[in-house]
Amino acid sequence: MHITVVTLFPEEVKVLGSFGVLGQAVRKGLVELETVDPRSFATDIHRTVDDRPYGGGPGMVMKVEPLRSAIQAARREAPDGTRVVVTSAQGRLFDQSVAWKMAEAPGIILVAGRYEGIDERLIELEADDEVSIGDYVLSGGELPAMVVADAVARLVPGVLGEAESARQDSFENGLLDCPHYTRPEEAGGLRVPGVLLSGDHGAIADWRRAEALRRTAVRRPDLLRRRGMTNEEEALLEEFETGPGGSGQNGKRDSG
Ligand code: 4H6
Repeated sequence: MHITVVTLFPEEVKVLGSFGVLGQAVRKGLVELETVDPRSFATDIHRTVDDRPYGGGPGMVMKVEPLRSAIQAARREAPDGTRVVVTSAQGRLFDQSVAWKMAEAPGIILVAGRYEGIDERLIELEADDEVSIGDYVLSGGELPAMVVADAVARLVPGVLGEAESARQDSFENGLLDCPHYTRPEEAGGLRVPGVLLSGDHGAIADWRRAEALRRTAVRRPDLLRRRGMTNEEEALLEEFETGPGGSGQNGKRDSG
């Protein structure tokens, strides 16, 4: 997977891309992470990449030409079929299914905006997609671009280990993850749910599925409505239903 971030802050992107699973994927050669700085395509002596907004108002807008040249340069270095994606709060919501779609492409060029935004014509001329990582405003598109890069990179075959890939499947089914515990058996007066110590792998699997369903029902009913539940899952949820707190041992977070 070839990922290019078009950014005025290439150092920020390189640092973010050097850690964790994404950094490992880059070092293993499974993901190529590159940056292109639009400032190097500015043609005037001041290397101007922004200008005042038509119609007036505060702040500055990213100019079409340096950004367009940067994207075109990125395209020349990227495999055929590479998608150009702008991150902005005006985009369609980026979620796991969008991440999977992007992972099908041989490459993505992520365009990170700065100042008050990007000249709309740049988006019309060069972007295949405009995505938002959530309903909030950030001062630059670099963090959203790297959120997309991380979510997509972990879907590239070989990036995650066997265990992590399998676990991912459990979130891939449109549910929140089940709770996790490790030693000690008691911490801060809270005990690990007994079933996890039972050694009964069937019962553990059932409990985890029920917890994932219950949490999703409580915290994200929108996800559960979108996905629906099988009869078996309805039964499972009912079997493990012990009130809004579930096991009653996982603290205050689900008690509402
Ligand atoms: C494009 C256009 C993405 C990018 C404007 C980017 C939130 C998200 C940006 C801007 C982003 C998201 C520049 C507008 C700073 C506000 C960068 N914010 N902004 N939700 N900001 O995915 O001023």
